[in-house]
Amino acid sequence: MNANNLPEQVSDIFDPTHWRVVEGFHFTDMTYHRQVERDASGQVLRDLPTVRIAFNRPEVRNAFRPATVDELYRAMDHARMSPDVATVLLTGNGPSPKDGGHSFCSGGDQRIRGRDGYKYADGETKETIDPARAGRLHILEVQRLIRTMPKVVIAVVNGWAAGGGHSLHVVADLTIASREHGKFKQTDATVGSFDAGYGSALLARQIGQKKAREIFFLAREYSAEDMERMGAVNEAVDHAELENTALQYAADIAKQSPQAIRMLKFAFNLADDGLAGQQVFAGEATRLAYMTDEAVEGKEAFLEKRDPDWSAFPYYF
Ligand code: S0N
Repeated sequence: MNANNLPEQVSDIFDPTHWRVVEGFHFTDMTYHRQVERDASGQVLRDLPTVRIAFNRPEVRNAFRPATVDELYRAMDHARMSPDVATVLLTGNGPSPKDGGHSFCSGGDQRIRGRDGYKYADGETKETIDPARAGRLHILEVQRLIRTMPKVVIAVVNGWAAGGGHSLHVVADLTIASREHGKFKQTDATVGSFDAGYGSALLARQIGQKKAREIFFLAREYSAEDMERMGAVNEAVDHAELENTALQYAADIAKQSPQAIRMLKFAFNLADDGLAGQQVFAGEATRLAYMTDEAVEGKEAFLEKRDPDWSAFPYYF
C-alpha cells in the first residue's frame, strides 16, 4: 500500500486505482487483488465483482514452482468461495526487471525439476524434501479448479504463454491477449514434458486436431493475432488496453444471471469432461431441485416418518 491508500504497482498495465490487495494472504510468487470503486481521495467505496490473480516471478517469465502453484490454488479457491466474485482475471506481473521481457506464464520452473520427479526448492535435498508437496504435478489441480469453479476465468495474456502457461490459457473460459507482447508457444515437448490432458486435448476441441498437433509437435511461436484467427483467443488488443478490456468483459459478465452463467459454464464443459463434467452439472441441478416444493416434500416426509405425498407434482408439464 502506498501513501495514497493504493496498492503497489505490480505491472506496467496495472492501474492501482482499480484494485485493493485481498487481505489474509502472504504470497511471494503470486499477487491477489480485488476490484474496487474509490472516491477521489483514494478511499475504497465498495468492492466490485472481479479479482485479479497474477504470477509474480517476471524474472523467470513467471515460471511456476510448487510454492507458486500452492499460492495460485489458494487464491483461486478463495475466489471460488467468494459469493460476490463473478470473474477471475488470471494474468502475469512484469515486465522482467532483468531484461524488460513480458510474460503471462512460462510453465513449470525448469531449474528445479529433479530426475526423480520431485521439484526442489532452494536448499532442499532428497533427504529433506516433503514428497507430498513436491512430488506431484499439482498444476493439474489448478486446471481442474479453473474448469469446475462456478465463475468465469479469463486468461489475460500480457506476454509469453509457454508450456504449462499455455495450458492454463487453454483451460481458462476466455482469453484476451496483448497484440504487442502476447506470444504463445507450446514448449512441453522441447523440454521432455507433455500436458496430455486439457492442454492438448481441449486445445484440439477448440481449434481442431491439425492445428493443435502443429502447436505441440513443432513448438513454434504464435502471435496473439494468430491465435485469435485460430479461435484460441477471443480478442487481441493493444497492450495498454489489455486490463481495461478484461475489466469490460468482466463488467458485461456481471450483468448476467449468476445461475445462468454457472449452468452455461458447466454445460459447455459437460461433454468434454465426461462423467466428471456430468457430476458438476448435475450437482448444480440437484441444488436447484432442493429449492422446489417437491424436494422439500421428500425431505419433510422423511423427517415426519410418513410416506411422501407426490400428488401435487406432475409427471408431465
Ligand atoms: C518463454 C520463453 C519462450 C521466453 O523466451 P525469452 O523471452 O527469450 O526469455 P528467456 O531469456 O528464455 O528467459 C528469461 C529468463 O527466464 C528464465 N525462464 C524462462 N522460462 C523459464 C522456465 N519455465 N523455468 C525456469 N526459468 C525460466 C530463463 O532461463 C531466463 O533466465 P536467465 O535470465 O537467468 O537466463 C522461454 O523462456 C522458454 O522457452 N521458457 C521455457 C518454457 C518451458 O519449456 N516451460 C516448461 C514446459 N513444461 C511445463 O510447463 C510443464 C507443465 C507442467 O507443469 C505440467 C503439465 C502437465 C503435467 C504436469 C506438469 C508439471 O510438470 O507439473
